[in-house]
Amino acid sequence: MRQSLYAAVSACALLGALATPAAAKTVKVEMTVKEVELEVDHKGTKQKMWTYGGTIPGPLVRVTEGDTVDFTLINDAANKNSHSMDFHAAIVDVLDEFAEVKPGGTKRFTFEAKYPGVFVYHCGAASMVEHISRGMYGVIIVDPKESFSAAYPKPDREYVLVQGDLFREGTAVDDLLDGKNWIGALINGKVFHYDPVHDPGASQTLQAKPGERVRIYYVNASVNEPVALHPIAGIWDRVYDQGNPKNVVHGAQTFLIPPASGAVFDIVPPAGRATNNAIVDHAMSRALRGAITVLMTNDDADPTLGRGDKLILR
Ligand SMILES: [Cu+2]
Repeated sequence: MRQSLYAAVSACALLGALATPAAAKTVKVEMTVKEVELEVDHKGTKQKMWTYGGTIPGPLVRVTEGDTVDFTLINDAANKNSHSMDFHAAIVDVLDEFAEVKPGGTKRFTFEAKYPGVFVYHCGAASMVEHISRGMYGVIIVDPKESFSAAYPKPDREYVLVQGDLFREGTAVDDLLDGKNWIGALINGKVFHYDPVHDPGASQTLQAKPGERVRIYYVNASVNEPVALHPIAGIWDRVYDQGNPKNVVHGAQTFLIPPASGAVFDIVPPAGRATNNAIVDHAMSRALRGAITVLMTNDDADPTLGRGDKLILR
């Protein structure tokens, strides 16, 4: 009786395994929260920021739909505040998995990445507006299990851009909630991070060769405001809302990303000539205070950029 039950269970497991195209895997991810001083522009301005792993955004997590993320959060004993982790790609219990961890503490939980897309992760410890605006956010990409298709073509390059807020240091929580003392938009942790046009101190740009399909994973980590994303001198060939290949918009000029959300943007600069695009949050208050990223397209494009570990340019 017991043996036949085992046989039935293992037969089911075998059938389940055969029905799955790509074997789901478990991906271990560990992050240590660090409260550190970071440069927030190219002028050397430093602010006390709170981070996953010491950078803004935190480390890029990338899994495939159906994978299980085995996550451990370590709150460094040198920190002064409790912190937590809220993965928008997870379906769990906010009071359990996403609970705060005191300095010196550790929290481990697992979740299955059930939906493909580009998702933000962020700290949810009180007051959340302070933890997010100080830099506690990052990106998890969940690649579709079908991989690429006619509807979701393979890109030549991929970049991850995260837009966040910069407030004057020491701004009180009530003022953060009201948007007071807002002084700039951060792109991957710096004002005008990849825009040498508006800040000559910027030494990096996104790069591609003419005619290449460039895929941009854009996450809005601003605390209150949406992002109106437009590629100046270009049109988004496709936008995948939430990064899900089923949610495709063709030929978009400007696409709105709500706070704590993301979308995937494909742009294909023309073949046969060098061009440049300025990828902007077209709300002028944010564009002209930091939210502009230059994409340079020419034959001399650095072949390492937008590939391997150079999706977030640090
Ligand atoms: Cu935190």
